[in-house]
Amino acid sequence: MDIRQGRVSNPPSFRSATMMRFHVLTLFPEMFDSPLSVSIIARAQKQGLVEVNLHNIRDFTHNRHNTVDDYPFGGGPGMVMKPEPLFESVEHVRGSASLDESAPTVLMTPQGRRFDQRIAEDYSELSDIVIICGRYEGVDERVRQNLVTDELSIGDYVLGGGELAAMVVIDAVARLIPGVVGSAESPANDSYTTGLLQHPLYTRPSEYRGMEAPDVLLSGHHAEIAKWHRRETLRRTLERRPDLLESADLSNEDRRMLDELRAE
Ligand code: 6GU
Repeated sequence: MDIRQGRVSNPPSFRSATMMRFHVLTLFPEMFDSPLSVSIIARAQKQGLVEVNLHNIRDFTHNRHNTVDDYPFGGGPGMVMKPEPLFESVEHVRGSASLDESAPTVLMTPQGRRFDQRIAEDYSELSDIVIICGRYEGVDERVRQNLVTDELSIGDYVLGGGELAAMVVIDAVARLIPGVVGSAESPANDSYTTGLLQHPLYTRPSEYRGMEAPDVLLSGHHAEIAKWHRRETLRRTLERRPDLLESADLSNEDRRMLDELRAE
């Protein structure tokens, strides 16, 4: 079995699972060590379903002080990431891993398109993705215009750098790759995969300090349980994220339940 060819034999689903490679360019590769070394993403790497290759942008400097940033032309606050180490590190990665022309080069920046489950689903079908973690005030504009194909943000707040954001993207994308998450933990029912929020969950004990789990969940009546799940999914979405209901795929029964919930 040659993992480099992107095929792994006998994944649990019997679909041919494809390996996905993330190529991360960062000034702080050590930030990735512990998030990548636990849980689902660690297992996925061991199984050969996911590869995360970390590259230190500083290794692509040639000057004596290994400078990766400089003052902005025209003045202004903060520092700018210099173009040379970014161009050379991307060219190195694209060449040495013989990436497809179509593999995106993604820049993590607060100015990017807002990352969401739809983008995660699209990326999960790719074989390679190059991720540049921005730092300082930003990157030289020639990097954005000539090297980067996609700019992503993970939300409307400012982080100290793109590393944590890149980890969010890697986590969300990796768990959608066939075989990474077992069918018992299936992403198919995730909040946002369905476009709605998840219903409340309960486990044993059925009564704890006088707090009881809903009887219906212990009843064994599968149809009633499914109906409860759907109603509570709709209730939670209505209460917390009514905006999601506008684009959700709702049945007539869903709309009837929502009318009831609004009346409550
Ligand atoms: Cl991708 N980078 C930084 N520095 N801050 C962010 C972000 C990215 N997404 C949200 N805030």
